[in-house]
Amino acid sequence: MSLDAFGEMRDSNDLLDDTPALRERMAEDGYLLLRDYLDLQWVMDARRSVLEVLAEHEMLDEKYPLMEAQAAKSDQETFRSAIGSRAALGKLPAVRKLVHSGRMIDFYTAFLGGEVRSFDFIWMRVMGPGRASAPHYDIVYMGRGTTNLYTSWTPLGDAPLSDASLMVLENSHRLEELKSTYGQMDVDKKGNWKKSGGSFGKDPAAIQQEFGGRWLTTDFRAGDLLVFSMYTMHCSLDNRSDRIRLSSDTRYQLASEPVDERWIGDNPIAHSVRE
Ligand SMILES: O=C(O)CCC(=O)C(=O)O
Repeated sequence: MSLDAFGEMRDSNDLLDDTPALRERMAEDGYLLLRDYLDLQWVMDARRSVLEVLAEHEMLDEKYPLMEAQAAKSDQETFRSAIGSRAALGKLPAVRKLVHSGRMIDFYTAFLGGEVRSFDFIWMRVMGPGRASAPHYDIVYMGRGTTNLYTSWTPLGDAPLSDASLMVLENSHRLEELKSTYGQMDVDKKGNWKKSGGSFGKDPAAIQQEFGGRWLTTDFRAGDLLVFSMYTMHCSLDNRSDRIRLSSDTRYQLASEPVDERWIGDNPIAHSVRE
């Protein structure tokens, strides 16, 4: 976390009414942080509905109010088998409303400049104490359609640095050699899943030393939206709190462009067909 390796994201709220400037900022930074952009009530409704499912599966410490998401002392494997699959959490109506309508779609309609299509699959993250996400480009998981595709990372509640906040590696969207090597991988082909599960590595500090740039993050608050490109390297800090960090990540593109067939329909095939 030294100053040359770690820093604060900048927000782009001042550009919200200027779509060309937002596109330039995305080209420059590889991400857009929009503070307090989403409807807070919708975010909290989504949080509550996910937490109700987690509570039913005894993943929360009942001594605390539901909305605090205090983790029960179970391990993550219990968590995983309890909820079965995160696809089920992504089907909750309050979650779908938040990520597939309203301000989210308004943003992309302006930013992409046309009718928007989102992937039907919603990635829900239930990040318990001690957990973290490993560094990766999203393109390796969803690169069979257009690359003019963006990720929304949406904290369903506050997600400060202590609670596994998301980080992006500065200038990683401009690492042309990495984009033409690791960035060409398809996790569902050639046994790639077995080799790495799609991650570029497991050690954010080593990756920062290899490529330079700083890992950028912030104390995310409920209502914030982080948008980033398919070639923006990202991961999370470790969750050093006793809470579960909840977030969703979802994808958006122009409806007129080719779509990766793994992530569409009522029951997307996801990574079930692997070579
Ligand atoms: O929420 C996380 O920790 C990981 C999210 C992620 O990998 C993504 O948004 O693509």
